Amino acid sequence: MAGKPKLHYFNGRGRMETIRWMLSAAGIEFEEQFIESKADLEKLKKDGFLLFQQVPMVEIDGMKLVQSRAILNYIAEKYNLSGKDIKQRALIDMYSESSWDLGEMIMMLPWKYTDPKEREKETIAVLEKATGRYFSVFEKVLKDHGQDFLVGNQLSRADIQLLEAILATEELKADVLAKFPLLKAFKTRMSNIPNIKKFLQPGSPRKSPPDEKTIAEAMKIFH
Ligand code: GSN
Repeated sequence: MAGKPKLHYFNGRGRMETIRWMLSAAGIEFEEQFIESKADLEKLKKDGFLLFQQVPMVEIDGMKLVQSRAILNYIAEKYNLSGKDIKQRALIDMYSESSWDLGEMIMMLPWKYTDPKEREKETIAVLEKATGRYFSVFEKVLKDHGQDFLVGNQLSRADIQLLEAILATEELKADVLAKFPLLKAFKTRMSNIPNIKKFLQPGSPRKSPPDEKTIAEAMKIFH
């Protein structure tokens, strides 16, 4: 039997967190090799482990995969989280990419806006996009088809990525779902799926929101 997937990244969310979510929701155990210094990253590069000299990198099924979305595509296909046909797949991709975009905006806040006032202003703009552009659409999707999951009445990466995005947005504003009753119910339902429930519990590979220390450490590695 093949060994566990091995994730190479720093000990923080960044572009690896969705990969951790996806594997965990699929019930797949994995190992993490944390990059703790610039020297660790340089070694991976020097050893020819990183196709484009970047992480995330995931060792899985004898491959060294890079490009976070390519990695997610592989995991989603492998664990049947990409829908039943290409039309479902197209919807799932549209939804997943939107949650990715929202998650990326949130992820970038502390990196791009070091001035607290600037960050606060940008956080308000991101929250407006979260509700006006994304959550309102997902609320309507759930309302229109009346099903438990976003696509095809079965769990897909779109559901997993939306839950991740919802929780990250709630970290900015706890009552952000106040006007979205179906998304609230979706969140509760999804959070109770056993593999996801386990991932949401303390001690899981899920990472905390970045604090100043984590940011400073990552800056030292990547800049
Ligand atoms: O999605 C991806 O995996 C790529 N399109 C971007 C990955 C990336 O930017 N990696 C940075 C670390 S910050 N984020 O995850 C990286 O490996 N930088 C090291 C370098 O020498 O460029």
